[in-house]
Amino acid sequence: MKLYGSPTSPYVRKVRVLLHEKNIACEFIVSDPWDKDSIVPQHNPLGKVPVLELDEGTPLFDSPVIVEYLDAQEGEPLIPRLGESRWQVLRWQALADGVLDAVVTRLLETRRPPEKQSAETMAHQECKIARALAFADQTAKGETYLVQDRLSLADLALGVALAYTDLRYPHDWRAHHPRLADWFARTDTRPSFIDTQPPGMNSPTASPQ
Ligand SMILES: N[C@@H](CCC(=O)N[C@@H](CS)C(=O)NCC(=O)O)C(=O)O
Repeated sequence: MKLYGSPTSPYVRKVRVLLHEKNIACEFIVSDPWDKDSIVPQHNPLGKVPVLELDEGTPLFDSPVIVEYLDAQEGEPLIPRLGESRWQVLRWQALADGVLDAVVTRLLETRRPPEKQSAETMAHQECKIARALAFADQTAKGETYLVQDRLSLADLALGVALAYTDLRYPHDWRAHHPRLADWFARTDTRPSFIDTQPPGMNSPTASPQ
């Protein structure tokens, strides 16, 4: 299997963290979807990463599809197969991916020429992020794991979303949500997070992602 993606994309990072946690071997092909000669559209007509190319050549795209596929392959499931906990985990992923979408939309707005930037668009995205972090804080209640006392995709997806928020929309969300901050401090030290840290974490203008 081959994973196409950029080291800074948080959607790609979610897949890489899951691969690491499940100890699944997969070649990482660094590909920038914003490059005008990008090979990504050859694998995903939408031109987005991540793309997972299966051994027989079939491309899978959209990170929720890819993590479902990988999780079903081997090892202890990180996405429960059945029952209430499955929907809880998938809802956490939807929340975390929604935070990513809002942070990316806000970031792209900040990179437009100043006279074309919309304060309204930025505020709209910032409200989504604030509401999502408040929801996460209230729902997580400071437990070690988000769902059923065990590691799941929920923890990986939310951890990646908070790390990306720190990178691309740095603001003091910790002051409002100290329990969530503690939870993230623990999650962020997992080897899967350390090994997938984007290069140039401290360079907020390095890439459009
Ligand atoms: N819903 C998609 C979002 C993927 C996505 O937006 N990836 C960005 C990189 S962070 C991308 O490839 N953008 C290129 C583009 O929009 O043309 C997923 O979860 O995989």
